[in-house]
Amino acid sequence: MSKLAIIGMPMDLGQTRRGVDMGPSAIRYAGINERLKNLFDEVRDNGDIAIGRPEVEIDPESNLRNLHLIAEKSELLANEVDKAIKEKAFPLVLGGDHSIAIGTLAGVAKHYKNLGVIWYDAHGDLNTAETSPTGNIHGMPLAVSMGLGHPLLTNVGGYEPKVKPENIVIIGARSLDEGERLLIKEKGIKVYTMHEIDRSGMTKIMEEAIAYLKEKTDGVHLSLDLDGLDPLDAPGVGTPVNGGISYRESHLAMEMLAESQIITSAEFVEVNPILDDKNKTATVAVALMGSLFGEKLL
Ligand code: 6HN
Ligand code: MN
Ligand code: MN
Ligand code: MN
Repeated sequence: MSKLAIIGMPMDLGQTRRGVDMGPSAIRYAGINERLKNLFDEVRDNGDIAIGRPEVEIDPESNLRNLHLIAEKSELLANEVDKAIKEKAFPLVLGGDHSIAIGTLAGVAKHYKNLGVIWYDAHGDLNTAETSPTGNIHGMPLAVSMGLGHPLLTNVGGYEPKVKPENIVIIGARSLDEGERLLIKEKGIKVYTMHEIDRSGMTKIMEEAIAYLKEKTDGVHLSLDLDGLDPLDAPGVGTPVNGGISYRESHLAMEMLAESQIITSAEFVEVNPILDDKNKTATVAVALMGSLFGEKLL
């Protein structure tokens, strides 16, 4: 009995470009339900977490934009994700900007002793208030999930940390801030940059990443930022970086994850239909979900 729970998290407070709050609608419009309904015994769309229209908080002192609102809304998401897992459904969260990962991981991690995370992204999302060049919380969720950052964020769900540095694999990195580089070295986080993907090919990278996580974890969360892909394939994102992972490579990566059967929860984030080209990025997201969940041509 396989169940999928789709949870929309239309939160755009982790950065300053509006429109990513329409990500869940764009992904639904791209046909998520049609695409996934035959891959599970049951697909349930639980709708969107209510974000409302909160007043944007400007607090230059903490260097954290919308801190209180993000913490509050993340608790709601954590509860929904927790509920889905208790109902034995695979939680699939639709963003929203990448700050939503704070809530997703808070809901997921308490169900595992040793959760692994694949962070598929152009960025490291490893900033703290001290190292962030922007104050945007979407650049911080991976650090927060390791327990680094403002306590209102690290304590979402009432516990911390959610993930150990040695259980994290970043794939697709090509834009890291100075503080993020230091943290990666200090904590020994496994990172496959575009350089490694170019050199070894996606097959080898995924074989390694899967073997690495399989050995030490009892569940793996996939956090897929669409800006991990090249902007030619996924233009509808707020912080595009040239020279990214291709659609074909991403498709292959998802198929290898499907074969490995290691993925136990997932989120697709940063789809911004206002910046997109005819819903191309949401369409790519849905196609990748198909591959991740074992779609077969024949
Ligand atoms: N994302 N490193 C930059 C920052 O503002 O901290 C960019 C972060 C991008 C975050 O794409 O999820
Ligand atoms: Mn990201
Ligand atoms: Mn990114
Ligand atoms: Mn294929």
